Amino acid sequence: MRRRHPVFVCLVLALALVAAASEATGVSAHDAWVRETPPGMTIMAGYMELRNNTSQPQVLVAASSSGFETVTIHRTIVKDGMAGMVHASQIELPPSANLSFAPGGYHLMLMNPKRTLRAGDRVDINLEFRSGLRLPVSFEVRQ
Ligand SMILES: [Cu+2]
Repeated sequence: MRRRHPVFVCLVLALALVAAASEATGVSAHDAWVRETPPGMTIMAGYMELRNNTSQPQVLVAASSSGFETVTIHRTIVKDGMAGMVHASQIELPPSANLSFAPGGYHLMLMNPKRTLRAGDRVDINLEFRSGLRLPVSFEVRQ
């Protein structure tokens, strides 16, 4: 009787699990981080890479966290040579596309953290999409 190699079986299982996870979530987040701020600062910014794994556009409409008083979606823009921030009420991710939240562009504006967050800490933020999809994301605090 022939036996399949155990490593092969594990690999197939792992791939099946990965496929199931992305199928279930539809949108995935990678490299999510919050910039550490000096003591006393009550505004923080969150960054990440979003990936739409579905064949439909996905529209990010809100974000929330029990770790902050408010979470809003912002975009940094430069107007007349001055950098400012505007509220982004929604952001569309085309099918199979990536969207970067990065310094100088889209970011999550995190107001009044409920506890002091230091580099190495983690904080959960929930992303909400118009389709009803909810994506919990664990952000790492970094310097
Ligand atoms: Cu902002």
